[in-house]
Amino acid sequence: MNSALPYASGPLHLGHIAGSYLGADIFVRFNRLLGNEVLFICGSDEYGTPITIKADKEKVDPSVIAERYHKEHEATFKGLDIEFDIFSRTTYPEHARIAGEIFLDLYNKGFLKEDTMDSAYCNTCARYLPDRYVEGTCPNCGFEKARGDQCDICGKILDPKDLVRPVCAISGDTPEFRRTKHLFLLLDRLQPELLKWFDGKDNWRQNVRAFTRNFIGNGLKPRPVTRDLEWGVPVPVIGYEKKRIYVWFEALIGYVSASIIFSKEKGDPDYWKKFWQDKSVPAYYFLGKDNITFHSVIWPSILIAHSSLNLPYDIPANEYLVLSGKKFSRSRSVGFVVDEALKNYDKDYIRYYLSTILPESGDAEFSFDELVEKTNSELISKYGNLVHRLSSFASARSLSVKRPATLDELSTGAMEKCRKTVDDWKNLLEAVEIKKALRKILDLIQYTNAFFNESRPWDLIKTDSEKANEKIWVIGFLTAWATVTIFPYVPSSARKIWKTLGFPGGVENGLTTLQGKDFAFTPVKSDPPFKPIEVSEAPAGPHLVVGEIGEVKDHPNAEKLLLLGVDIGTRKIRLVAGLRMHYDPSDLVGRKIVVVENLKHSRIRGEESQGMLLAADDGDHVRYLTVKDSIPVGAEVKIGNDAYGDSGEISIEELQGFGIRISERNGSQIAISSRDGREETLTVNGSGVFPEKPVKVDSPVR
Ligand code: B3M
Ligand code: ZN
Repeated sequence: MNSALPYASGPLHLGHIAGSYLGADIFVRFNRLLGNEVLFICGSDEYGTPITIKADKEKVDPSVIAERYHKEHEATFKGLDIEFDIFSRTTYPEHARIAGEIFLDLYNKGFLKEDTMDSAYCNTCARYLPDRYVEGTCPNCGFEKARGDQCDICGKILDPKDLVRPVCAISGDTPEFRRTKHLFLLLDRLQPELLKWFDGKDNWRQNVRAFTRNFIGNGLKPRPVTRDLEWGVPVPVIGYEKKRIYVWFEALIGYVSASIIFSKEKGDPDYWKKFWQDKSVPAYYFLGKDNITFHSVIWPSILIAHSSLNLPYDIPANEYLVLSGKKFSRSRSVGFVVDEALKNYDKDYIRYYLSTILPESGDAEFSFDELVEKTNSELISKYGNLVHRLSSFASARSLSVKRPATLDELSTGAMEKCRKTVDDWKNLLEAVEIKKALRKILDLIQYTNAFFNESRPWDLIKTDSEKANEKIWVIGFLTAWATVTIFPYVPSSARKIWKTLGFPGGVENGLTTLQGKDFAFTPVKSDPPFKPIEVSEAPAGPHLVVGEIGEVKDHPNAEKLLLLGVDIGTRKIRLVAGLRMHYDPSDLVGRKIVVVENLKHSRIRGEESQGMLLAADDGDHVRYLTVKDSIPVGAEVKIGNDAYGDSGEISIEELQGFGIRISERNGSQIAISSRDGREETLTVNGSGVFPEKPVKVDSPVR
């Protein structure tokens, strides 16, 4: 079982988790419940441009970035109970050795052939430039800052050579294109075998088949698998000492090297062979849709050429998780990072909610409002409530519940319903339909709650204790099944609940226990298993953040307006501002401003404004508001004690309701809000917000 190796280049987002990792963890836990032996592999992908770009930005060695995020990712996965057998690293020497070996094997077998290609070389930097380091005008749509691998605006896949007026992203100079030699993987030669293998893959998801078919299209061409770089795995071929193996080629081998490293650490060096060489053991790859073809075309091609390791059995790739843009704003920024979400919500609440919306067959929308709503109304009100009713009822009467000698018709019906639902759950999970399988568990829980109500054990126990025992036993048996089946989704809660209800053994062995003869249990008194998430109605208001102005351009249709590109920490936005008559564009670049981030987007004379900057206007002058230099981009500005914005978008009228204006305190000007006669100061990290140059006191801010 393998999950895509995340680039160690930035924090993990909930989208990564929903795309590649949570489903894998659930699937692994499910298989282990069934008694299947699983090897669960992941690790950091530490080479590649995402890491070097970040390192260049911070002016540190790439290893610093890789080290930082490897550690961080490891902790994040742990925080979410995503438990790989090994979380390996592609910078391990053992990985380089194994990747080099497989590379050389393909070379010796004639699947890698030398050819030349034109690579961008920057004379100023004295280096070859990776595709992403070359920028220029997109030949397709005319966007001026397209990258050499792809245009962000029109999405076209590019080669650096396609760009009009290409420049080096680091030095800004024009690169030259030098003919260099590289080794090419002969995908064309491997294609017939690849197609034969692909033809049998009817079990794959529709989207994965479609992507793959599309990619193979009218035939595969040789692909360069070496690069002119320093950061990467060395190429074990004479004459290639200065080149490195293309990151995708070696990262895929990371699955194998991690398995081997794990086996060595375990003291059973051949352990990995069971999973990679026994043909009856299926290999699953969990990943996001942008990685499909690497796993469904490139990786199998390498494996076919190498010919001693198992090919993928299934690639249950997910689509994307998208944020519901309208409903909330804070979430678009900090909250979406897993570590931030974990500060606010229990790991099992996050796991539960993500499981209900996994993007298995199409993009899925994520919202924190829905997380709260679903956790409270499903996991807690239905499952938590069932557990608590049962444990309270039984523990208050000190019941020790034994399997009854006979079951009446209603009880037998309940057992039958349970059996059917569990069968469905199992079939769905075997087909990696993780989201649908969870619905089955919810069905069982709801059914059990209804059965509880109808059986009225609290009445029965006064008149017929044997009947009461029968019903409580059935309720307990169904609750135990619900707990085992939900265990892969919310492992830590299920473990705790299993204990509270006094079910025998551990939940991990629950399947065997429940299929045995003498299921009996003794619940203990306890608090409800889950704490509901409190919902506080956040008042509507402006979400104010510190931004930094990047690019400034004239508005094409309005002489008083400027178009500003603004970095607000979590993303870049574009604002239209009426500053043209008051500032020279070059004076604005690099300045810190305060942005209303959740203002309804608007079109101003044909140009979209994704928010607004705050500026004071005293009739003669307009001055943008700013903050102390030491305040970082992205910092949140409070009004009084509150940061607003959780309740979503606001209108310009709502913003005006805050009556923001300039006041004077101890001889300095600061921004205040005077809503409903209350005066509250605007602060950011404890210091004030003020006009860039003094204006008349009481000037309104707009
Ligand atoms: N690191 C891409 C990603 O993190 C890449 C996956 C490698 S899997 C071998 O999305
Ligand atoms: Zn374009």
